[in-house]
Amino acid sequence: MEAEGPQTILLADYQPPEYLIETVELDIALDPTRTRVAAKLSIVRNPALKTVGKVPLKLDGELMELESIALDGRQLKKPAYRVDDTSLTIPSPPQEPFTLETVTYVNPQANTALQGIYLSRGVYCSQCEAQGFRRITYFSDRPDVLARFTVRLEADVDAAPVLLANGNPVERGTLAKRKRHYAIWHDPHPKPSYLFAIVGGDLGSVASTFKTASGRDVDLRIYVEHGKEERAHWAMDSLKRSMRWDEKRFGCEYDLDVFNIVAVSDFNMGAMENKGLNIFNDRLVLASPETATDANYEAIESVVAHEYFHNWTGNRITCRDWFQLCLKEGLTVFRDQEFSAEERSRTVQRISDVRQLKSLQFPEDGGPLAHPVRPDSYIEINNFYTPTVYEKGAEIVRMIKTILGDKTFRAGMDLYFERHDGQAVTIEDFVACFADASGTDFSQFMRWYTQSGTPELVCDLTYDKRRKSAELTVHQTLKASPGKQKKQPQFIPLAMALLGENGKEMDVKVTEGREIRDGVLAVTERTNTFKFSGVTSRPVPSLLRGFSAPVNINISLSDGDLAFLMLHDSDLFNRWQAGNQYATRSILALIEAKRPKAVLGAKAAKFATAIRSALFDDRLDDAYKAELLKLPGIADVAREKSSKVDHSAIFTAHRSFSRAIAEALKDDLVEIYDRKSRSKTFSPDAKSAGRRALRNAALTLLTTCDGPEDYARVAAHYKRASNMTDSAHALVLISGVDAPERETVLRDFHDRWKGDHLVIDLWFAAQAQSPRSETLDEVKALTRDPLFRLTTPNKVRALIGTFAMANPVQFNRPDGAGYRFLADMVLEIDRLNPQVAARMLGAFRSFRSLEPKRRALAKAALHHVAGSSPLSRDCHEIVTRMLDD
Ligand code: B3K
Ligand code: ZN
Repeated sequence: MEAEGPQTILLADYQPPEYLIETVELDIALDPTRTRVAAKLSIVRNPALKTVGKVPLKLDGELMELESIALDGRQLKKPAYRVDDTSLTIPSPPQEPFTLETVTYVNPQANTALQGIYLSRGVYCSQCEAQGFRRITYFSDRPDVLARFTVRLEADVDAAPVLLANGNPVERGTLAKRKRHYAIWHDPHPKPSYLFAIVGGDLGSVASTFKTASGRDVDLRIYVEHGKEERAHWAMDSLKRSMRWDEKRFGCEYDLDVFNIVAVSDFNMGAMENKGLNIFNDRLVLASPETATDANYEAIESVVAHEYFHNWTGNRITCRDWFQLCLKEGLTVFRDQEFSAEERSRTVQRISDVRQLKSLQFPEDGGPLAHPVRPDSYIEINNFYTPTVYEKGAEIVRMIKTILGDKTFRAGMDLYFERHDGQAVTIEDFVACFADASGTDFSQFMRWYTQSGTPELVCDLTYDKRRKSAELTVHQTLKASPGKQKKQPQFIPLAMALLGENGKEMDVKVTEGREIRDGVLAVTERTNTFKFSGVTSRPVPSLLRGFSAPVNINISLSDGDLAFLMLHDSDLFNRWQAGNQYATRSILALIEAKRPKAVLGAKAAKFATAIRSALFDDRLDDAYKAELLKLPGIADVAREKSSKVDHSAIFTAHRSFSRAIAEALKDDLVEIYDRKSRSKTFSPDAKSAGRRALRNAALTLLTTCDGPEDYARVAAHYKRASNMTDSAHALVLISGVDAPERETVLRDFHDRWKGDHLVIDLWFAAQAQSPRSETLDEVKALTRDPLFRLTTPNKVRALIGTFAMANPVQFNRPDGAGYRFLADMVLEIDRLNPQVAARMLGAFRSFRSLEPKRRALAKAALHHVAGSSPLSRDCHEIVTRMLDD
């Protein structure tokens, strides 16, 4: 077994299930080390298959102890069944429908992988997606087997007064023996096993109600640690707004009598959309002005919405197999992005979504871990919950909307809900709804799902002054990526405009080339040419407006043109994009420059002028201005170089550029900082958060001046802060510099928040992202801090994840010590929690573009991981793909 290595699963091998499971009755007696699971499954041959003769029934199951097995009420003895490490097989089951009963035991306390049933700070909870249900009972653990579940839970009254499962509550009662009690839940909606969930624990809660559009009353409840109830109101508010929004925007109404959310402290990811019983990482539920930042508030709102929206996109209509993961994830991310855009500011939301896409998905798509949005093979499916499946998947849905327009897009969604409710479907089924609703041919468009890599559009614009015409040539290039050498041109909606010398959009006509809709060109070939008439002055092109497709765009524009776009583009996204590009380009030019001072002076002055004019433009809101002030990060600049990346050189140039901008804008920044002083009462709304964001962005720039007064300003900001947004911002800034106040501020934060396991993660993260050279030693020391726990994913992410993924300078130390540290930590974590370990390994995903010395050191660290034993399937797959040439 071992020598063969883990098995690769192929999309091409998909076979429908031989058996269906219609109903499931589970009786779960919770116990910390010996939880008993009695299961009764009613099983039928899949009528769609019409197979004749005996077909073995093979159920998935692992890490359980099987006590008994009975078929139609009769105990089975071997060889009537077989068990191995991953399955239970009945070689010749009856042809007619039958019931199968098993009794198994699992050990929640020993479950550090956090899949199946486990204990989190004394609370029993479960995580099944993707394949955790097979750690609870023997089952056909695949998303195309949909069953109706009834669950009886039993536990000690004291340890678990709250007992929850999916669906609606049916009955509860106490048992005479040993102060035990039980609760019965029934979920009327057939669902795949990955959506199964239970919770048992001693929890506090907040409650509310919601009346659906058709008048159904739903009881809403959010369960949290006792004493933290006050911090759950924002999540509740977000939930109600999401429910209303989904009705209005997509006609999707909730379909059970209750909706429960439970916050737990140990969780492998953000949250999980189990039917009627969402389980959340408490980081994404709990918020108060004193303990949560605006970013936390925003994340809570969007994740609560995301999980809720899954009720229709994921739960009612689910995936046929795990290759179709983007069917639910890409679509649901798109839906939560739209929700946030409408609740907050559309442009700022778009900027933040694109920042995320470019900083996480683009590097993945350009490196050894690249895979299509719908992968065609996997070893461990948990490794495919990636930015590509989620964020690029969402961009694909957004492009469909751009191509069809709002109304037709909605018609396609309506058709999808109507046609596929209750089914497990594929990407083809999804796209067919838009094709059918609009009469549009999406066959070329499907390549977005099957080809990995970020397309690059190399554009050239020429102007004919005499004819008042212009010509835009677009070359589409698609680099080879793992498993895909030759690629076909993709269908790219390119939103654009030509700006005239007065800064206004010119009213041009497309005379050659296809326009999909007003201002959106269809790029379909390796080379497309578009001609425009009515070009009354030299045009400055505003391309890929609103980031209309997940591509890189390349057109030669002068600094003057970019500054012009920063000042005038009526597409606010592109205005920001122009500024970002200007800054990135300037930093790269500084690295190459023979006389950096001269380059810096000219570049910074133009940039500062454009920024200043935006800063005092009353038509722009504060959140947007804050985005303009945030310069691209070190990693953003690094991404623009496909080889020989030297993070120390980028850091030095970045610092000079930031300081030059800060000095040029000093008076303005100080004015903004002082003017936007603290408001008396805290409100998490977008406008108030925008005000804080702008002030903090000004503070960040001012701090790069590195003067004693600049450090004193940060220290004072920390001291005077009346909310966590400001304290945490100051903490990160001061932790990043060698300020005399640094130690005091860090100690103060620690002493104040050491009793709060969520807030203290900000303290770990602030230190882990410091670009100072001492950081690695400090991070190593922090792994031994009494508040750090290797078994808690949030702690691992805050300290080790932040160091590896958000500290490009110190992770990529020239001596390779950052790489070795990460490799050692990954191996340690892998023994406890393979999923989290494999995720950490992702920090190496761009190692091939490093300068040769760093590349060799990173490769050696990866080889060290690859050569270690035991190594989980999760890490094995990542490291193998990473090292594959
Ligand atoms: N569907 C879950 C993610 C499950 C991850 C399993 N490794 C949360 C979400 O995307 O909504
Ligand atoms: Zn999701």
